[in-house]
Amino acid sequence: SGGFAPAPESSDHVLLEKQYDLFIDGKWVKASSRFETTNPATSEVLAEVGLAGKKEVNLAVKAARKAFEGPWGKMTGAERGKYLFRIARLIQERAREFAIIETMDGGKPIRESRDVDIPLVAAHFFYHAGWADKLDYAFPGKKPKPLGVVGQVIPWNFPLLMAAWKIAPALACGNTVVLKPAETTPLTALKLAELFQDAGLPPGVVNIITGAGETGQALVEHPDVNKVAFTGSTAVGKNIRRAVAGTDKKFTLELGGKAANIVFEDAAINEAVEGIVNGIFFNQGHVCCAGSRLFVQESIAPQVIRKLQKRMETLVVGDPLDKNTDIGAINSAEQLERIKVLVDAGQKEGACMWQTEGKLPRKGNWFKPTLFTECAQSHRIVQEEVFGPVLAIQTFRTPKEAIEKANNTPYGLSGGVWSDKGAKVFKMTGALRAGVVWANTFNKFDPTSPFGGYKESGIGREGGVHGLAAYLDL
Ligand code: TXE
Repeated sequence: SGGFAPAPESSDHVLLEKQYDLFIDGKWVKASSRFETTNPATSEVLAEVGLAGKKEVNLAVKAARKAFEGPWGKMTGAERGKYLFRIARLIQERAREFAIIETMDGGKPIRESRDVDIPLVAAHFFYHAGWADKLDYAFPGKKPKPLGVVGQVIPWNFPLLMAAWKIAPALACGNTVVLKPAETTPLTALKLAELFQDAGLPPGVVNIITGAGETGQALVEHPDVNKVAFTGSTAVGKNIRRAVAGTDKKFTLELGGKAANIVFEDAAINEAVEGIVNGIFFNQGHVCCAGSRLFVQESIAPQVIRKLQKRMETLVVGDPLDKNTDIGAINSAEQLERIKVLVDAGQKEGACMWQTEGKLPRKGNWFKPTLFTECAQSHRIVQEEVFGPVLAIQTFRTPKEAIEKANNTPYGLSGGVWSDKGAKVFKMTGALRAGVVWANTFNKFDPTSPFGGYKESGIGREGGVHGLAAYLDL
């Protein structure tokens, strides 16, 4: 905890331990076994982390209960806010260290972890720090009370940011937390635990337990957990709904997506092309709200596709620690396999594939920026979440046709509309069955905006006042 010396974006300067234990009750607790976390860009082992079993899940929930009944539960909102402000500032101080570890453990370009993920992590703690003593004002006429112990399970695409989305509102509202990071990206959450110690957060207020699906399931099913917050696949989300059914647990689920990015002929074409690229290639397409289905108005389709291909050829795929890299490594061998299966299906079902030229690194997990034209609504590449740098393109003639096609999906997380006509934009945003719709931009995030899905994309909202409500008994 002796501070962090500024270092260039190089892995040599980052202090990673060889082994990490579980963070329970403010202490590091050894698990009976461990597993390895690797760098997906090089396949090198970064560290061994503890594998929490039922026993450790139990310990963590007990510690969270004790903190809830004890010091944390008795604190005023203003006091809780002080801790959250302190955490936010410490994250800013150590931004570079967090960004490098995030990139090494998950494969995302350093430019993204440095400029997007970590600043948003700090922003989420600042935003929620400000709410901690104002909950009565957020919900006039109510008596907001915390729910108790919250079990949180998060994915690997935005490891630290998802931890912040989960932890900051939970603490602002006076709950205590047991959080399980994803098995391929546990390191920044463990680093966050070190930061909580430095911030003097009372023991047990946040417990970080690492492990895979079984650990997550044990946490979700634990009888002394009052609320479950999950971000991950729709399949696991459905399991969790079954697990909490018949209990009095509250839950929020943030699941998959298949966003429509809709470009009208009156849009600013060059800006739209940038938005399409950002929409699908940001974070290798490992984004639940990725603009993975592009709908282009027929009259401009050839022009847009030509410009898009030209732009895609400029994308640099490679070393995630290089500041010039646009597309980093695919997070895991399993995810790479899932992408390949769906891309193969796209070709077999008759869509037309196009990929950028250029070589991929030999070691690690990589996939080229890819697009499909000649797509049909029934194709798997159009219906299923690929969660990779793969875009499915279709055309439309009228706004009505665009709406029908865009809504023809089991998902409903996000969408985008590109048009110069305000009235058209408002009509489209109202008609799209999606929790978030961006107009003439894409992938913009802010802690003040609630985020969450319709249909199979989930239940509940995170962020903004709506996100607070999900952590309170009103
Ligand atoms: O997700 P899982 P996976 C989608 C994306 C991806 C697919 C599979 O399409 O290709 O899901 O990814 C924990 N009870 N998304 O298999 O398994 C797990 O340990 C409780 C979209 O990695 O859902 C991890 O911490 N927890 C999504 C977390 O759930 C369980 C982000 C997510 O892993 C569990 C990630 C269980 N039974 C994937 N099984 C998004 N919305 O952004 C696993 N986990």
